[in-house]
Amino acid sequence: VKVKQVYRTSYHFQPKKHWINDPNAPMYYKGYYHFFCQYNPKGAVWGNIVWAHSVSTDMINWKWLKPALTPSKWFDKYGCWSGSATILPGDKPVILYTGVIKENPEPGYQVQNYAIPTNYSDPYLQNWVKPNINNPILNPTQENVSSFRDPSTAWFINGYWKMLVGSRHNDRGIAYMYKSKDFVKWTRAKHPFHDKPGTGMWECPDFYPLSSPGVRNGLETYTLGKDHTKYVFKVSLDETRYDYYTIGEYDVVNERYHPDNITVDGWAGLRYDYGNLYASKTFFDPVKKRRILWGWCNESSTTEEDIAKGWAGIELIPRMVWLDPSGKQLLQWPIHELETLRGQKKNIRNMKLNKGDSMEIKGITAAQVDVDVSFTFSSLSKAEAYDRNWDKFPREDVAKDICGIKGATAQGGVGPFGILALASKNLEEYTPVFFRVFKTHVKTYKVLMCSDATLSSKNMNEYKPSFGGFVDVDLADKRLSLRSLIDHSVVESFGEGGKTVITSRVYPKLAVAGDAHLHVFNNGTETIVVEKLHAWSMKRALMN
Ligand code: DQQ
Repeated sequence: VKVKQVYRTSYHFQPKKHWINDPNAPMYYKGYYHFFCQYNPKGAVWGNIVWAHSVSTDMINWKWLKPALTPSKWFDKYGCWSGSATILPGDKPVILYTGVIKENPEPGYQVQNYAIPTNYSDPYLQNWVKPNINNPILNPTQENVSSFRDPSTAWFINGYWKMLVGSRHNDRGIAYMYKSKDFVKWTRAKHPFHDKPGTGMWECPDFYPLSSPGVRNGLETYTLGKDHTKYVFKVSLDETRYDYYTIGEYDVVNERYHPDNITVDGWAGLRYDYGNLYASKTFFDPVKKRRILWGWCNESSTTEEDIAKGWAGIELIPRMVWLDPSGKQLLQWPIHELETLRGQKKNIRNMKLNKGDSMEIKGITAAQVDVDVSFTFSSLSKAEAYDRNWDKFPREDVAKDICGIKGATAQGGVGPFGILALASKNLEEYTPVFFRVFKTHVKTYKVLMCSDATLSSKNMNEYKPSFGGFVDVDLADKRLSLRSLIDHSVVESFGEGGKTVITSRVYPKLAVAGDAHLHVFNNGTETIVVEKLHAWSMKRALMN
């Protein structure tokens, strides 16, 4: 049966068909951005894992190359799992990756390997070798043979290369540090670089330096530990399937990481995305001097549906990441190259939304659009009360739960207001992305941002969560902004200039292609003004 491909994205990274997951080894080499990812060349479910490989000059339009790493040696016979690139002196990229050498114990017996290009003068780096000598470069210890994976990008300090590998010991999540003088003989540091009880397996650790608060320029990974004050440490928690980061300090002498007190490890910590993003990885772009984050966004449809459509998994739009002026969190913003796909534009200024109003934004392709809007209001006096009891629960659960319980329709004071993405003609289906402002008993304000898939589709089989995250914003100017990248089955939203990001996957039955609509709405008693709205129909990217 030929399946109508209404859910394929038009500008998010995807292969022509089959399954993808984690981003691997993003890097820049001789004029091209390289992107690798976990890929099943045989189907739309996880398995037979190889490294897909694409190149691009703008990280938006991609050319598909043959897989860079496929199982070919005893040390990666059952899969080439996630890893990272390090650019060695002399502009020589090397890949560190996890090889699975036995199927048991589940999910597989894991070692770390390295691979190098066969021809450094090929800017596409189409061929890679895994030298028999020195591979595997790392073996697990007895206790972590099946929980020992995802080597990070390495950095160089005091005569040693250092890198991290994700692991666990019982329920304690661990990032082990390894060091080497020559990049082939590695030894484990005395203590874990960082660990935390009760968090389970740490996948895909990422560690990188930050510029001063508010400075958008990124820093080279290999300069880690030199002159920088702040760092980001990120792990993907296998148990929750979300990516968490802290901002902290790197104690070079004792080879340990210490998160700042203002940020928390694990479950209650900060997230790159309060929706669907996992196994992310950053790299430094030497051309534009920025740090870029790649994250995997899996499907929320059933395995049967994935098999029927022949593909599963997308990568989110690469995001620039830098430290917020407060120093307390990161800011994220889609790379500006995305704007080259902007076509037909619609502008709106100073449009009032009274309680219950919903206004359609016409004249754009609502299934494939980039919308950027700022909302203002004149008073906070009507803000709903924030229940103190909510603070007894983890912050991320509170946000998600309030979004789920109140949705976009339960009337509020200041908010809910925002957009209705991928809405059907008569609003039988829609995905609202919106804000709700609360007033605490001490008269401070809490801003909640939600992306709610509950009513996104009449299809009852899909996973339709209501996602939420708080936005740490000072409402002095009574303004909140929202940018959403809407692309057929994904709604990727940046609240308040990238302070809080939430991505949802949705599969409308009615609101597809030309039948999708975009609205702005307000269901609060306080009048909201759409101060400025820009919506651009997006062109299709050249995609693999
Ligand atoms: N995916 C890879 C592993 C990694 C996991 C296997 C995270 O290396 O830990 O495809 O999604």
